Amino acid sequence: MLYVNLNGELLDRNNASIDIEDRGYQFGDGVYEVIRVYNGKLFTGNEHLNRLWSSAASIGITIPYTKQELQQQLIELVEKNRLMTGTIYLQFTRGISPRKHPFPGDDVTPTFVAYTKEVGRPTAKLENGVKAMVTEDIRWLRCDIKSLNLLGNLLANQKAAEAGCDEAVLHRDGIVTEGSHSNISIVKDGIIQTHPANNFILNGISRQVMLEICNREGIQVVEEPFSLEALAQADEIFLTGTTVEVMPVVELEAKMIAGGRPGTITQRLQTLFKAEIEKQCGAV
Ligand code: PSZ
Repeated sequence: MLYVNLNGELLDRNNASIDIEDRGYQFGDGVYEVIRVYNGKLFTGNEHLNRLWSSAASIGITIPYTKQELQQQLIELVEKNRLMTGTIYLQFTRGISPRKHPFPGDDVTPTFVAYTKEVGRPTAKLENGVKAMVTEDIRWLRCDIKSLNLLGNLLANQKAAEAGCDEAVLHRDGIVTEGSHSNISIVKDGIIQTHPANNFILNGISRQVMLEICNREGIQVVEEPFSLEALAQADEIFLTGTTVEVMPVVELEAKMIAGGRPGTITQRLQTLFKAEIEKQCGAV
């Protein structure tokens, strides 16, 4: 049996239901997080909860728990589902209210849902890399908020899937922002480059772990926008994300990158990222 947490209550997944007038369902009016679990432990749980609070505050949703209370509920959910390696999905919507654009009053409380999923580490892809294609970033101008509205991301990712690719790399007027569901970095002459954390990208927790590793290890990194040309001419390309960790891109727009194999700096980051996981969660 799979348990879900609905508004603080652990329920059988089959007995959990959402009101059709929930603003998450009707408007995508809410925020979410995906947290990685290794060996039954949350990886960078605090960082995800901090981002959740900041996303919620950005759209005027007050989360009706303390961070500690929420973390405890997530731990209980993981234990109840005996999850070892996987993800926790959690979201807060603005709550249930007749469909009207203005926010409802304070009497309407946010709807909280969390559930778990078994997801292994993508070991073959981490070893061999993935294919990516390029498409226009048609999303809104607050991509820093982890909002439920993902149509722009979905349309881009569907294009990638139809092209036999794992990820769509998004660009605004020739400037690369991020992937449809990952952050992207390039390596040129030993220097890593990634888009700065502003309103055009989600400041990925994995991106932040990668940056911290670089600072600690003295690996050169710059947070500056780069062009599609720089992307095409990169020595190495890699994605970062909660489930993909540090994922090499070995083919871009059907052209080989780094000889079609994960590059040396990417591989070094993969090793250091895994060490970070193991420090928090034990051997993976
Ligand atoms: O399971 C999956 O496929 C996941 S779990 C998280 C993501 C995908 N994506 C997160 C994400 C994103 O949606 C966008 C638009 N940019 C960057 C990221 C990476 O964020 P973190 O590292 O926090 O997961």
